[in-house]
Amino acid sequence: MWTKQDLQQLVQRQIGEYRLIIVSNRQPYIYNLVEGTLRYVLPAGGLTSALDPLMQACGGTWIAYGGGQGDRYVVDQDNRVMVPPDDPAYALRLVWLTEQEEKGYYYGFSNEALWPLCHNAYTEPVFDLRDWETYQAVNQKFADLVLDEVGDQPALVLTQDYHLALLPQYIRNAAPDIVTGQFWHIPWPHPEIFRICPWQAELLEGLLGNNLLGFHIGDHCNNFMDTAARTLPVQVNAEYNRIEYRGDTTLVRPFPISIDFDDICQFSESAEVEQEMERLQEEWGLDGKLIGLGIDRVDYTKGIPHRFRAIGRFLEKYPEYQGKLVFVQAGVLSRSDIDAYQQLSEQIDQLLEEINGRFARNGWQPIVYMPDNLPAVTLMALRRLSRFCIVSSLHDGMNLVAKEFVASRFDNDGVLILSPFTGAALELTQSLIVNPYATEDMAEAIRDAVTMPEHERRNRMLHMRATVRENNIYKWAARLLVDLIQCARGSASGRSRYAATPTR
Ligand code: GDG
Repeated sequence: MWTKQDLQQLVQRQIGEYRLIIVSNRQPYIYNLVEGTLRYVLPAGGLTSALDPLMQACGGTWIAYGGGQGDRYVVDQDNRVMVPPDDPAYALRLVWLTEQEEKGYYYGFSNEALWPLCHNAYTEPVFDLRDWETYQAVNQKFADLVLDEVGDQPALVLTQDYHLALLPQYIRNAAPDIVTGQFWHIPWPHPEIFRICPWQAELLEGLLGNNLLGFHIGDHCNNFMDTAARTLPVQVNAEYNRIEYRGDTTLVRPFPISIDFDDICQFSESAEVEQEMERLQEEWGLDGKLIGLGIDRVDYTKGIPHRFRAIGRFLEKYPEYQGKLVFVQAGVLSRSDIDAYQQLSEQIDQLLEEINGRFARNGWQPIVYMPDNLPAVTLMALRRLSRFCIVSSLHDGMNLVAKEFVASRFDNDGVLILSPFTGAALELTQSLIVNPYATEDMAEAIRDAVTMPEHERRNRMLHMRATVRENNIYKWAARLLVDLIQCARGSASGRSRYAATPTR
């Protein structure tokens, strides 16, 4: 099993003379101003927990957009600050974006064009020329900072996600010796879907600037290779997952992302979580109830209305659970400036009114909706209290919520109801896998979850826990890095400048 220490040792052994540069939209430490005092927070999610130890081990630079109100107060004249704040080990270098750049690049092209384009969720992408131009300009801005940071040294640049699809090509054009890798956290759609994008060729050329391109699962790799083959004069070697384009090679591989299993497991067992469970049972009236749980960013790809409809149908079909079952939906509101997200919020409110209005009685209501960014301890207590957790994504690269639920159940109890349209469904085969569009099947899966005998719940959970424990976030980061270093060795042997590196 991979640990944080194993990952750090691997980096120290293998990275040689290369400097590691990570580039992402989101920063690993965000400085805020709270009543005039500087405070930092770590963004939620698994990415920072995997890449931060990697950076701490090799002391490179992480380049990201400075989105905290306190960021400008902590950086030097090169917009650099050493992090982690309590034990500085690597540099965080920030890119500043104007309001107009954030609107066009982040809300516009990234989240109104690429996000819906890559998810089969039937939300039409918006292709706006100004957003596209801003996206190009911001990608260039990030690339300029990377080039400035790297200078003449041998470097590995590891870019995260769909906000920066053009950056690798900009880097390659300016400095072909830099070794580039990118991990695409969302799905890659079928070529028939991707081809509606007016700038499909430019996006593909951008990504083919990478030596290594990672997706969560093999299907997304295949979709990417098919899209490239249909769009550009590339040569695809499907057996070795390689694409040759204009004399350069991109290796396309699956790296299923995961979570810090041990960390979640330990936190879940803590006294703090136990106390919170007691508090919730008392103050939220959950004592003695059968609890179902959903935790999501409030996003139209997550199928939140679909699961609410299934809860409604379940209560209609099995009225004996009325008054007994409480479904808690926790979430964080995101991208609220975008129309499609406002429409989703309205749809959710309407369904809540409909379902709760229909079934509520004597102080009980079936769905408790908390779009409030609840504290980590409350979310963990809810995972522990739940009989089942529903992940009903309409399409999802991986879905970490499913893995977090499994990691938190050290008691080997709890049932996971999981959409087959998540990357996680390929690993968590002992969950109840059900199509979120099929309301009747979802209602039946809820019934199976609440009636499943304890020994079966236990067997399934034990199996899933073993899978997630072994395939944790450190294994993900190690595999990605090893492949990137292999690419560096391959390109070093083919080129003169770094022919002698990396040293072991
Ligand atoms: C993208 C891909 C891929 C959720 N609600 C709250 C909250 N969360 C945390 C979860 C989890 C994270 O946010 C969400 O991760 P997901 O994987 O579910 O989804 P995306 O945000 O869409 O992420 C996805 C992922 O990248 C990684 O590669 O798996 O497929 O779409 O950690 O626990 N955290 C808090 N309050 C909430 O209400 N604090």
